[in-house]
Amino acid sequence: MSTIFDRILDGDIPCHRVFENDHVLAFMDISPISAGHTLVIPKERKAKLHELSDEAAAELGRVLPRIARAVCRVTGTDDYNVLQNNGRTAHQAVFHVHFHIIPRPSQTVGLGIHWEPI
Ligand code: D5M
Repeated sequence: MSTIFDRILDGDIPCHRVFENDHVLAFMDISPISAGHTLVIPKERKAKLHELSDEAAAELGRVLPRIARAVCRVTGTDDYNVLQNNGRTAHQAVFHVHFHIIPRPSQTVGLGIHWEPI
């Protein structure tokens, strides 16, 4: 089944691309949980992590820390979540393997909204 990420990989719809090599593409999430929320996808078209080939998985493992370092650099925070959902009941919405890198800047909730004590 084709997904929106296939259409991004095919160049049919645009994305805000932050990293690309022969095996991996990273781009900004269209509905960011925080500024800098980045998605990292293999070019191999598989829905779930355990379906990936060893080669695709190894390449993802190799570049994820490098992309996370770049996210830290541009957002100015060293704190972040890496999230990866597999299957509908695990809240996967796009059925192409993807890792979320979600920066967690201090003192902020959501999209940079600053709460003062009440
Ligand atoms: O998360 C799927 C994520 O994919 C969700 O955070 C929105 C994001 N998304 C969906 N369409 C696009 C496009 N076109 N560009 C960028 N980001 C997109 P999941 O883990 O499957 O729940």
